[in-house]
Amino acid sequence: APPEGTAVRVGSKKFTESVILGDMVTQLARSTGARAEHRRELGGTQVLWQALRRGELDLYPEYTGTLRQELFAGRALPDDESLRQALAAEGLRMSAPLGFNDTYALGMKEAEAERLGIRTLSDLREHPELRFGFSNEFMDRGDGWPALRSRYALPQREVRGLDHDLAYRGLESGAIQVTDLYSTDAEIAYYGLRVLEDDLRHFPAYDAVLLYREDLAGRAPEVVTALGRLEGRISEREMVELNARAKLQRVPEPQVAAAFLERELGLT
Ligand code: PBE
Repeated sequence: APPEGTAVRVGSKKFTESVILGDMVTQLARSTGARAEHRRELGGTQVLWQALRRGELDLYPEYTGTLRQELFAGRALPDDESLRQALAAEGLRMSAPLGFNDTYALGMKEAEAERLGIRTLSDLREHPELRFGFSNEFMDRGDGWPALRSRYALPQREVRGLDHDLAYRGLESGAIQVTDLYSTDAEIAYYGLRVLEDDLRHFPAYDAVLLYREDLAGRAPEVVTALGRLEGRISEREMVELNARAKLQRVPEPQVAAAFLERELGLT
């Protein structure tokens, strides 16, 4: 590599897990001598996707279900190969799965769900009075509230959008009773929430992957090779623990990422 290293621009969405993954990627890229910068918490899915396609970013962490249900909504991309082809037409590539699925799910406080007898999303049909609060992005994504509502014929009318990080406090205070969870959120266990069963299988798999521009592979093949070390290396349980360290124990994300890379990949 040249003395000052290849420039690599990494992005992340505005939630903890995305930031931790962005930090891992940034640190791995730097380990090859690249001059990597991490534009943290840039925004939601659409913001990251547009920035990548415009060439303002070289890579960011994404999820297969989000590619299928939101970014390529309306197109049939049933298998890995068809998804890769759709990405290639945009000049983009996708890594192999990192090893965990971070799906959407709806959750409630365990005691309240028990009292009302709610185990599945279909059970919500019998409780039109429940107050729902959904993360802003979920309010109008292809796989979000409008699609979920029609799939399950849900009658609730009190539905508000909020910042995902505030949703758990809203459940605690009783301001809302049901919210969308990310299945690797550490708060699910911490707050003792019941994850409602998606009995009609509305949500697909959201396998975490790295999305990057094809020209990065041309410009910095050693960076792409280094990123490959994350493939299949992060289990669901591991990701929940990393999220817990950052969100519950308030360890800064770069430190959480560095500790993982040292422990799992021997990176120092
Ligand atoms: N997810 C689940 C979403 C948010 C919740 C992580 C797959 C996404 O960022 O696409």
